[in-house]
Amino acid sequence: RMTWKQYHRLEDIHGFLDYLAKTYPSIATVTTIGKSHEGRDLKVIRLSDGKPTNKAVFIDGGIHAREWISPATVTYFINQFAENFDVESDDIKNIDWYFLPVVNPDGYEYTHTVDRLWRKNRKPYLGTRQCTGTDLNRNFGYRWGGKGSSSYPCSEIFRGTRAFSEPETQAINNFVTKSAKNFTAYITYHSYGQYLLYPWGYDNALPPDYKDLDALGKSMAEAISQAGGSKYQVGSSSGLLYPAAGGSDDWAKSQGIKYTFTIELNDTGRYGFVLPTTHIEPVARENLAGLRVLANQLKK
Ligand code: 0X9
Ligand code: ZN
Repeated sequence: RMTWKQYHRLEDIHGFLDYLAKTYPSIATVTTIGKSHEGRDLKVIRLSDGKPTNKAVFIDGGIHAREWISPATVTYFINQFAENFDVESDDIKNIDWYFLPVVNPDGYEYTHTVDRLWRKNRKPYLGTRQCTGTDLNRNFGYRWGGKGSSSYPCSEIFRGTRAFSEPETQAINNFVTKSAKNFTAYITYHSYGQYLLYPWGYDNALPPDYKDLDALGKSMAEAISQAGGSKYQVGSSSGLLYPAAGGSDDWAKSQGIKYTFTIELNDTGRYGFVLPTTHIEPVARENLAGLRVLANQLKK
């Protein structure tokens, strides 16, 4: 059974998605959009009442294996919307929600079984050095290969051999660009640091509409703080963190998805990636408040 009192294995998360699709067939559909390198499913759940006028939003988690609070938070959103869809606000119901809670299932399982702090995926580099794993958040195809990414396969920020060289990033690219849906928002959940980040990440540059992103980010941060007290800083990835090219956010923005954010969840470093399970519910709850502000913006 799914709870938000512990971190779950991939099998539980996938079982939970399938359970929702079975229990709420009129609103929930699960699609496997591809397979990981080791052959695990990349499962997307769509929550929608099917109105043709709906906007579409894509949300993912678990790009980085060790950031366990991310899939936990994304599954909390899924549960909230699926269980209460009929009584949810119109802001929520007027959106086709697409959630991919675990982008990197091989890495995620590896952090449960072998190395809690693994970051990358688990595809070996077939060169002389035999290092394993590409940083999926350096492998997306906008300004791929630039600052803050490494060509060295043993690096934690190895960008892969070319843009979308990894099956996990390829699957997202195919799904988002080839789907008939026009996504108007993309949020990718990471940890940690408590940041709401918007493009660009590849370098110190800002998209022409960055003021819209900044304003929405600040409203979301305000809602998060009101809901639970956590303080999130708002700014561009490159400005607030560091330049890093090949991120999923920059690629989403380059595809014309207006409201694109990377959200670095709690905390600010006390526990870091190894956030105690007692934090799951509070973090997820306050971030749901943030997500509601985004949903509200999309109707405008
Ligand atoms: O470095 C990253 O990939 C993200 N931080 S994390 O600690 N979760 O690894 C930040 C990514 C921000 N976006 C881009 N640089 N494009
Ligand atoms: Zn991350």
